[in-house]
Amino acid sequence: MVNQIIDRAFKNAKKIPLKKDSKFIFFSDLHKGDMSSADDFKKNLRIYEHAMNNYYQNGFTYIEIGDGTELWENSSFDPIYKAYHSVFKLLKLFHKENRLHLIWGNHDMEFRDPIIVEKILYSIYSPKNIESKKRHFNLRFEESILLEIENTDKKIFVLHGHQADYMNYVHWKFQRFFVRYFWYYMQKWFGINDPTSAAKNFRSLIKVEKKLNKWIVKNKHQMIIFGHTHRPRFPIPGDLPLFNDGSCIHPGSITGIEIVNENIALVKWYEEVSNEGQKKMVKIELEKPVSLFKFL
Ligand SMILES: [Mn+2]
Repeated sequence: MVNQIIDRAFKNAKKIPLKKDSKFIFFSDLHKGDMSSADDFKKNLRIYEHAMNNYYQNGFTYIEIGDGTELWENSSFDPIYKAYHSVFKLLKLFHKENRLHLIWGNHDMEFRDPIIVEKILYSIYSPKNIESKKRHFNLRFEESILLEIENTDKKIFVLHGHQADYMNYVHWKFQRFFVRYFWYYMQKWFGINDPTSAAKNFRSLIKVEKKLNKWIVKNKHQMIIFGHTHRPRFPIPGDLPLFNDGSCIHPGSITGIEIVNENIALVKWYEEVSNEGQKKMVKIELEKPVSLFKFL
């Protein structure tokens, strides 16, 4: 069953060319909420915005691999938009230059319906004329993306990864209900963590990685980049090519995957405080750039 779901996502993936000089940044699992105490992203907002501004200025294309928004704990998008207005403004900049690709995860699975996305955009940008309507409404969320490496038959498959978590994929509405009306308040009032989240559940995390690895073996070692587990993953050449970008809700840092000049790297952004108490945003390479062709 899981294999069929992933096969379908692979077949229907949106195709994007990857050129020799292409630059991509992948982030996922921001879980942007309403900035209440249950919202883990708010502490990393400044780091994320600093990183995104940097990528925007340096000509990167942004691919968000799902769970950018937390719709399980929030029944409406409005408070999220109000809380993270500045982030959506940044996304719009990328979108305007055709450098934005969004994938839905299990916590923002509503976005797979283009009509819901259009309704949300309508409530935010009420179009003053037909032309602005056209401009705003060509945004859509994908289930998956296939980066096609120019002048080769090599591809990179990008998806959120909850497809390998069958219960999560099929029963997401039930799980969302559980989180929204029960765990949200437990977290808010007592600081108890949500047990349904793949990120916090080690056993389900290992299961997701195993299932994706099985799919890779069945599919001529097709390289995958995914999110969902919040656990960064960067194999050594020769291992199964399964990469994970981590999340943007690590305590005090965000992690992402960069592809620059056909090299792939795992990066971390955080705020460094010097002995004199001066704060500075820094990026480090958790894994140095390696040629993509070692994994393809
Ligand atoms: Mn997820």
